[in-house]
Amino acid sequence: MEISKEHFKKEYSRALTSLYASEIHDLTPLEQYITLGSVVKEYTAQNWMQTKKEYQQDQAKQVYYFSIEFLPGKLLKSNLLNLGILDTVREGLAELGVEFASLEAIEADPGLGNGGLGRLAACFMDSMATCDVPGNGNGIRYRYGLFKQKFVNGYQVELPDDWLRHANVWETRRENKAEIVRFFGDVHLEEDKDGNIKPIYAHTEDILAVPYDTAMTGYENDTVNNLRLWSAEIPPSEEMDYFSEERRKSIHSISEMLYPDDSSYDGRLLRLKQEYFFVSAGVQSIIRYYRKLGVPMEHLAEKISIHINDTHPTMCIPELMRILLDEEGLSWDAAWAITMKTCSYTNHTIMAEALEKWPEQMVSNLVPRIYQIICEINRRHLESMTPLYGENFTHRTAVIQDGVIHMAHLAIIGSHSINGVAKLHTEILKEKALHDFYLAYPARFNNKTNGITHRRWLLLSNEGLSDLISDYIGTEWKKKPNELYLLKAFKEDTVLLEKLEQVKLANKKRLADYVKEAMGIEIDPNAVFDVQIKRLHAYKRQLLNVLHILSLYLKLKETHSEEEIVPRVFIFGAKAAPSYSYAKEIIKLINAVADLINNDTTIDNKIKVVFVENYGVTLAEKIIPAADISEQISLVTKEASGTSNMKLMLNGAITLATLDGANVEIRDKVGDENMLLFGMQDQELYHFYDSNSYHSQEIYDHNPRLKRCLDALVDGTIPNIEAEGREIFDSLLKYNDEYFVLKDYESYVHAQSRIDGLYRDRKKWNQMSLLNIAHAGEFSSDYTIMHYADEIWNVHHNKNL
Ligand code: NBG
Repeated sequence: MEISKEHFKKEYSRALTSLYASEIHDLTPLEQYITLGSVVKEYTAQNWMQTKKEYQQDQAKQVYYFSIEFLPGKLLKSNLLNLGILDTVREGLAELGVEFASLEAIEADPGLGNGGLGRLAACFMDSMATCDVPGNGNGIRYRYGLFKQKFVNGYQVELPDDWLRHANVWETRRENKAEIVRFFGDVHLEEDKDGNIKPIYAHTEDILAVPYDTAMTGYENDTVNNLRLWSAEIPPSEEMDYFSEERRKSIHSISEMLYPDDSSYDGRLLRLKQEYFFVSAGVQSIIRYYRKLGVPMEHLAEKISIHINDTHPTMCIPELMRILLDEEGLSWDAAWAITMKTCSYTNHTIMAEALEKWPEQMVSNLVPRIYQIICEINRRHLESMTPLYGENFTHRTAVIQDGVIHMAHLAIIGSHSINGVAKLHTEILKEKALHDFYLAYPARFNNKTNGITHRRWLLLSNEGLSDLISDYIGTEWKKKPNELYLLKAFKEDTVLLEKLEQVKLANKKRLADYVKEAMGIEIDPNAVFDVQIKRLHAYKRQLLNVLHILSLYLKLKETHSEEEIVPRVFIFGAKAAPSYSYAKEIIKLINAVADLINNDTTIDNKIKVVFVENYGVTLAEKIIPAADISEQISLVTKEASGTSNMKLMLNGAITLATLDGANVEIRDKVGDENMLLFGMQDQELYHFYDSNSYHSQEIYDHNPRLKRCLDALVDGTIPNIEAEGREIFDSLLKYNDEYFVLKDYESYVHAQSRIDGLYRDRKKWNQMSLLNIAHAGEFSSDYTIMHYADEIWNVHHNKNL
């Protein structure tokens, strides 16, 4: 949009008078932020309305992206960038004596997700709007975010993340679009006077799902899509039934927190409730919209696409069936054909614990009608598959097995498309994890390698680098990110390489300032910043990283090594799921190692370890531009894609990686010589699995350096980790090291040791960095979304990109 500075200043001043009836200098930064937010929201509103109207008028096919997680990050700067008025507003505010950065800092970062899954959903929202894909997000408006992470004596402590305390300027409550979601009770089928079978419900618990909509603004294209998050409330007509605090709480708890503790039965039940809650509200609202179009139900899939992001929203399938059967009166076959054409599913992991399974009895109790429909889907699956593939096969692929409902099986059977999120991951799905299904439905399987929005991860978070890039290749790359490859032509341009180094240094200084202020740790911006930021999980092997740090430290201490190392700062950012005790032990270990090393004055500050508290999108925006090394060191085959790998490469970090997830595709683009690869490859791992021949103890016995390092976990070298050190030690030796940390250790240490030499050759390093940036544009989620649009959803997009 076009707007002059003067005009903006006038509108801003008017808004603050009307909101606060005060002079500008009397307002707190929070009030200033709220004022600015309301002005920006108003700028967006016109396009939001217009976009909705156009979709409706054109009867454009729309995508509904169902996800239990969304991690959009702060929206103020992103909205301004996408509206094309960031500089105008920044300058306008400066003229009014207001510093934009201080307002930006106030916005809460909605922590409505754990990690990559939720952030991917947010990147997709940004890309859908930018690519003119008529796309809607559908999720839960959690009252509290994941949790606020604090370290107390090195232990993770979880505090409530009260992100809505100051209200949320971006959302719009739409009570008139609320839906009723039904739980529990009894249901039986009865024939009505026209001979139609109808379900009769009794004793249900009805919950009001109220949508809160947030505008998802496209980049300089006037398109504004909708992210709809549902909140659970007591239906006004039933207020009187909820007289006790406890009963009221039971309703509000549905949208209170992301992923309640699922270690207890009640916790799991609540989680299942959350899933049906947002699925049912979302699907009902879609159908309500569709009915208004006046197109026969048989054509639903021509107008609507429902995307199931991981297994959590799988009940979209039986819920859509329920509406088509019970409310629309369609036959099973007709309803099933429509449902299959409408739904598609993305698998995001092969980790067994994340492939959801629900006790049959829990589902039948909580959502009895949905349970009946799942049983019928299962019955028909068995009936049609057994003659073709035999009983064993059919049993393996059944939705219900031995009292357990397998959500991934339901998602696959009821969808026309099943995709993995990186080439290797999709191959693993086809050949291993979901092989039976691949045999039965080969045409449904496809790959869609993840992507990231270069707007948030470069334009917004690394303005220095963006400007430098534009100085050399112009600004077209902002709309066509693969044009970043034009940078390759400057590989020998020493001036550019030098400037690239300066930009990185400035970002490192910025991060160093933050670390000093937030944690009191002094770090040297001239050191190599080595970064591992992701959920804390054993398969991601933060443990491998810290064992190497420990061995480096012990080497410095014990051998009084003359060998000069380039100073190194190891940076971690990670939250552990509250009930995942092994992950929490690793956090404690890293913090203990950090304490030991950071306070040892004899090593001359050669190594520092920084574990930033409360890692999330906003912190990632600070860390990523400052990274030299990107640690992507999962056990091969276990990381479905990874997306921090793409963000870090886009910001010029060199990837230190196993050939796992999307690292493989990064390698294919930048080449082995511009990465640091190590570790086993998939076939070797399979060999170990097949032959049962991995014995971690042997590695321990034969590798003195590693032995010294592991012994340090239990011999008092690292203070304050008696219990954790022993647990971790045992997991590696007594329990045979499930994630092959010891197996990959030597090759990891070797890859690490190459860094010093490479980094000292500044020209070479900067060239590697430049080449990584040059190839990262191809991982823009704009392209990923266009592939989804063309190959899965069959919806319109702006092909000019
Ligand atoms: C995660 C994978 C990552 C992947 C993201 C986004 C889950 C269940 N899966 O490797 O672990 O990048 O999904 O696809 O969170």
